[in-house]
Amino acid sequence: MKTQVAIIGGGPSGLLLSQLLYTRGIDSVVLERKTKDYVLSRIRAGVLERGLVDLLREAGVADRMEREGFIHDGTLISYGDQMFRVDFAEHTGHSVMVYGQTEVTRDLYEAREAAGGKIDFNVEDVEIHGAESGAPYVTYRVDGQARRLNCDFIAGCDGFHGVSRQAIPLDVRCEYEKLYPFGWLGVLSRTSPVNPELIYANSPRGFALCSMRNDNLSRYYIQCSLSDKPEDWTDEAFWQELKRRIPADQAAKLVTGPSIEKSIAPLRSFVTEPMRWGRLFLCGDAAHIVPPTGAKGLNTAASDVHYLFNGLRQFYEKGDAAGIDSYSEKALARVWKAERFSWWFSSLMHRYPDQSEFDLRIQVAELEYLRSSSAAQKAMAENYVGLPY
Ligand code: RFL
Ligand code: PHB
Repeated sequence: MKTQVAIIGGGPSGLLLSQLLYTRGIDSVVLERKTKDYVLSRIRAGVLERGLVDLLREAGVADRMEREGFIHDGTLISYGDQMFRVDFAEHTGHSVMVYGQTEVTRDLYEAREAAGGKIDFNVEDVEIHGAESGAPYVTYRVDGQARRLNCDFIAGCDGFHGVSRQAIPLDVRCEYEKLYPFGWLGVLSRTSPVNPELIYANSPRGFALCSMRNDNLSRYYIQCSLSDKPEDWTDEAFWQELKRRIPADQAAKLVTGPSIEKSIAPLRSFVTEPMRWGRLFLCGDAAHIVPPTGAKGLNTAASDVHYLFNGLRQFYEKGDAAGIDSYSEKALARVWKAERFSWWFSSLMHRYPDQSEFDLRIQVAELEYLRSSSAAQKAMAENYVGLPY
């Protein structure tokens, strides 16, 4: 089989890249290790920056998001008995869109299928060959049968545990990592959200986040120990703990109900450099991970897709390799800013096991500064809505 761009991974990065290339008549094949149902059962991000919203429009997959998504002009931040709002619209003139990653992925699958896009599911033993040559190819197996996909370029969109990053030799690859000493326990429930806007809460018992998917679907998170298992937490215990971490007036109106999904995610900051090796380009979680505070994971994946799509377009439409040659540099410049923001917001909102009294007072001072300074709020809002591409 032959295609122009072989895309490894059928998560949001791979599907969005494939759909954008299709709009410009550039052919691609997506190779996904899991089934479509499995990919769609993963509950992940919920907040889309304007850059991603614009990309979904450009890809022709924004109709349902425009109808069903919620535009948020600000967010609430609580600590102790204080709560304040950061107004994105006032500080930046922009907003964010609340629309789940699951729905984005579903819309992308539908669009790819409607266009007759080629996606191979349940692929095994994916291997990248000749990335440094002029004729790269990917080998893999489906239903026990060996296949070979010849291509011009390979996009490694296979997430943090994928094979693409590992294909870059260790003497070329530099990895930077920071692990956080806690995780997030997330619960999805068919209840109305406690508040129309998100609430990020710093409490003495640890961080909590009140988020949502729609009027009758709420997403809540609490900071938990890395040794906790989702089954250690009954629904009742989760709701009790959440109520103790958010402001009392919010806790009083929290509607609880059975969880329909419960999972724990560790928190990690990770970047690999470079994001390009010969004809292999890394995109999204394959190249970088952020802690979820600030919702930058999916959005940073989207900015990579933007740079790569435009580089490939320039190459195929004009025969000009400048965009793909500068891909790694451009993508990484934005990635590191998202890494900084996610690290800063995580540090501000969580309780750390080894935090001293000094550290705690610095955290409160920073929260008070953010509450009272228009300049600080503007900086936070500018990063939250997403830095320009
Ligand atoms: P994905 O979504 O991980 O998709 C990669 C796809 O590649 C497939 N794959 C392979 N396919 C073929 N061959 C192989 N060898 C393969 N290895 C893997 C996988 O099955 C998968 O379908 O990466 P992508 O597309 O770059 O998208 C990135 C986003 O998914 C990610 O940044 C966010 O979801 C991160 N993230 C969150 N971000 C937020 O902004 N807000 C959140 O609340 C949030 N929660 C989360 C998250 C990530 C999590 N992970 C990765 C464990 C919660 C979790 C649990
Ligand atoms: C979510 O709704 O899942 C969500 C929202 C904001 C975040 C992280 C996760 O910062």
